[in-house]
Amino acid sequence: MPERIDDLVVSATTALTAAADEAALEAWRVAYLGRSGRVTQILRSLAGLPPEERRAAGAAANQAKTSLEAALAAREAAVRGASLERALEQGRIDVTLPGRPYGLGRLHPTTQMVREICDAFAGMGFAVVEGPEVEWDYYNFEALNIPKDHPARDMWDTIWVSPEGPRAEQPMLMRTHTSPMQVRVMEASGGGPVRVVVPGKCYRYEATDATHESMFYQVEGLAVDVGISMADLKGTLYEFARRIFGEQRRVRYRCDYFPFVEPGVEMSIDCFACNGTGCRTCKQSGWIEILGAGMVHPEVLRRQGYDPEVFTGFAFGMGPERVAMLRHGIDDIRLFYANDFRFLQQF
Ligand code: FA5
Repeated sequence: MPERIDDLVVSATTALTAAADEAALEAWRVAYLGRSGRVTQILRSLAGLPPEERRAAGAAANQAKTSLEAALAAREAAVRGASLERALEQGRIDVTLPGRPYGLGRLHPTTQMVREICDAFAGMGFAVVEGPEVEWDYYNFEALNIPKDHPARDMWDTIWVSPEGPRAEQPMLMRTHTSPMQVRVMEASGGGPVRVVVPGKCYRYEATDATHESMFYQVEGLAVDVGISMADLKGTLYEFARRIFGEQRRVRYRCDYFPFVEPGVEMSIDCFACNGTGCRTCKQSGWIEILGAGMVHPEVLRRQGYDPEVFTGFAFGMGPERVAMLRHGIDDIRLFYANDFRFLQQF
């Protein structure tokens, strides 16, 4: 028996040396050390030997098993080391090669304009706040002096979120303007002075054209304090126009109607394209309207807990896309949201 064991060790060792990858090593392990492997078979056959032979044969067989296990472990380590070497060699990288240029993104032209407008007002002491795009009828209309069935609701083509539309008990909508934030800010102010600008998206159910989108931005402004007058409104917006459009720009106010201000105005700037002489951009008028504004209606103030005999305020709302169109000479608002890279990369 010991001779057979020696032969087995020699042939197993030779076979092991020839195993060059992990699959071959596993096949070798199964053939020699596995449950029906040759070493295991010898160990099992020991029981049939006469007792005087069994002892020596058992010792030899166990020793063979131990030394083959050790040889397998050593061979496995060597094979793994060699395959790692190969992988490193094949995957070699030249760290001195220049890297691939990484395309930097940039801000959307509307975002750039919104930030610039907010910066101009922040420089005059206005805080920047944001509010919900899905809004209650109460904030978008009711609290702004536009009760149900008021004809002024027709000025805003509403996208309703509540399935029953305006007939719902608590009607909900996509805000049609940023003015509901006037109410929310006054509500949260505890009756104290406020000075904020509110940038954000608005939604209207309307046919799109060169100056109308169904999703667009507005920047709302609101200042409430003791002794605020129309002169503050005019001075603030005049300063804004100079900061955005340059020192030479002139501004014009004309009466306009919004239910939540009294008096209401629209503000125009003299056309940057023709300097006010009249051209295609300004439809020959020499002026371009950029925002609606006015003194906060006493009823709106009273509803939010202000005494309109003591507190007064002004508010305004402008479309930053329109401002950007004027600034860059863009003739169609739909270009902003068509996702055309050729357009967007110009800014
Ligand atoms: C309003 O929405 C009032 N909330 C503005 C306001 C605020 C008045 C505070 C008084 C006091 P109006 O519907 O005119 O008003 O819209 C204001 C600006 O939003 C417009 O001058 C325009 O620049 C922009 N705008 C309105 N509708 C669209 C549209 N469909 N697409 C793009 N811009 C629009």
